[in-house]
Amino acid sequence: MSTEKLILIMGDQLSHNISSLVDADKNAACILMVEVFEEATYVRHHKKKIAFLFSAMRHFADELQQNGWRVDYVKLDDADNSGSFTGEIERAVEKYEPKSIAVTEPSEWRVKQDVEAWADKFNLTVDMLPDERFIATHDEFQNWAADRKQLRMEYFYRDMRRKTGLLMDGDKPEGGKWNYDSENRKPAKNDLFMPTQCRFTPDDTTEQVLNLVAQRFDNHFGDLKPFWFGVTAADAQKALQHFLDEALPSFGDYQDAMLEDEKFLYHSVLSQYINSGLLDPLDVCQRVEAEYRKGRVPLNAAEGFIRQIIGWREYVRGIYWLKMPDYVNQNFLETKRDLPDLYWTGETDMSCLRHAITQTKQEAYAHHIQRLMVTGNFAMLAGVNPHQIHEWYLAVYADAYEWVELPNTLGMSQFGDGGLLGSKPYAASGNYINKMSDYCKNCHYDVKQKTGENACPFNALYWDFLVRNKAKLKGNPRLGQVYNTWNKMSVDKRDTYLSSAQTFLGTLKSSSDY
Ligand code: FAD
Ligand code: DLZ
Ligand code: SF4
Repeated sequence: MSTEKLILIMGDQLSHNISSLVDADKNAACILMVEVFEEATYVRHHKKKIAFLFSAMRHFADELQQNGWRVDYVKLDDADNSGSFTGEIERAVEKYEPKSIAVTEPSEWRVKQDVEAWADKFNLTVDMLPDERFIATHDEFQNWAADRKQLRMEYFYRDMRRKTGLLMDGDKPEGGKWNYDSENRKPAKNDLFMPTQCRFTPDDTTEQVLNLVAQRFDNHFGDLKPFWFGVTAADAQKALQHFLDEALPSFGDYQDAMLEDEKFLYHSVLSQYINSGLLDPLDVCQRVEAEYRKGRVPLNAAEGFIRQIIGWREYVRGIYWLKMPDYVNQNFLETKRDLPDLYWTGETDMSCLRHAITQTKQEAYAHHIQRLMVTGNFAMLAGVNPHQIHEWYLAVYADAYEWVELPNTLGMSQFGDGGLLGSKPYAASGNYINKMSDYCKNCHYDVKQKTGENACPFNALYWDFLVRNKAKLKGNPRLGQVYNTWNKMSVDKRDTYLSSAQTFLGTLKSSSDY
């Protein structure tokens, strides 16, 4: 039963070329993969997310075995499963008496802390290897950040373009501009041709996992079925090809649009595959560039997509490792409100929130603008505690891991870091949502009314937020104009805004039942 080396592969490390495997000897190593209760419950993940990962892990373990690896796969309900990574390593160390443990660096701070304790705890060599699926190393990001006052994504992104050579024309950006975002803000209409999603029928392994999740995680948020995510690298490749063919050409144009009958629009719905390791981010970007070079997609679509991955995705990871562990507790605006129950129930007369939350419950998915400008915007305007909204985002999306979710939520969406990620809060009134979506047309509230019982709540909340946080925000040059507008309003008008906001906020219920 003994082995020279024990290799732990975690649920978001499902890549055959992961650093813990590349130099390992199949004859002298045993791979350990574990379904553990602690990972599924440190926040109570959406049922679909757990099912996706457990099924993807089981398929990956089968592939490893077919490739000649020795694999010990511990299922959630196996007798003696201790329920944690550390507990399972302890059992495996007793069973296999390895000389060393190898693991690719965990993506989350919490888990990395655990791994760092193993060498002493088990009196073994523990090799923690860098995660080479990312484009920037920790050192590269730290060096980039070290000599800058402001850490703007745009400049980091340009370095990543140069490093990868993606969309470069010699040492110049393809087309002459680095960023075509100004072309990517068109609202969508229902009569546009809408792409479908690449949906997969559950196989026997997935069906077994669906039964397990239904039994063991029944009290978690979210609908388990219909379950249509792919669960293997081959499935994820099909989903990528489908996106390239059907949606990428219009990805740029309608990137910020929202429609009540279209949950996905032209988005790729690939983040759960990329973040778990089933797709390689650089490979995805190279495939997107190839579509552009072949003349099949416009530059604004290809550049917009590639920026999300080699720009935003890499940048938020850099921020996470630069600023943790303190980052998770930041609360620049000192907000205290408990997360309203409507985030769990979707029960609200606000059509935009209801749609974004209901589809989150159904699909474990919402696209970026729904997360940023609907659920995120509302939480910030209502003064929800950033830690609570962070835990909500971490739990409810199939693609959520703290390294990517936390900077997006606390930094970009809630201004909880005081402007490290964004130069001003992403606060907007109903006008923005009305411009970018069709949610308002069937809403109980009237987006054009500014105050009063039937007025869109975002309108008064917007001003209430700015006034409430004036001491902290008034020095922000990008908000000068907005505060001028407020100062020019009559006292009566201002009072009506603030009292409308208070009346609405008084209707929000927060209980600890969820
Ligand atoms: P597309 O719109 O098709 O974009 C293509 C790819 O770009 C995505 O698959 C993703 O890999 C990457 N990407 C796009 N935007 C970002 C971004 N801001 N940060 C990092 N990568 C990005 N993304 C996650 O992967 N996990 C999260 O937990 C997560 N939490 C978020 C929380 C909030 C409050 C906000 C505002 C954004 C969050 N995002 C998160 C970013 C973004 O919303 C998702 O990556 C995107 O919606 C995934 O859907 P898609 O695959 O259809 O993306
Ligand atoms: C998200 C998740 C869940 C729900 N369950 C498991 C699991 O049982 N086993 C596992 O290896 N990984 C799981 N994951 C993903 C981990 O939380 C993720 O790999 C770590 O947080 C990375 O630091
Ligand atoms: Fe949302 Fe206001 Fe529009 Fe209703 S009117 S959908 S609450 S923005």
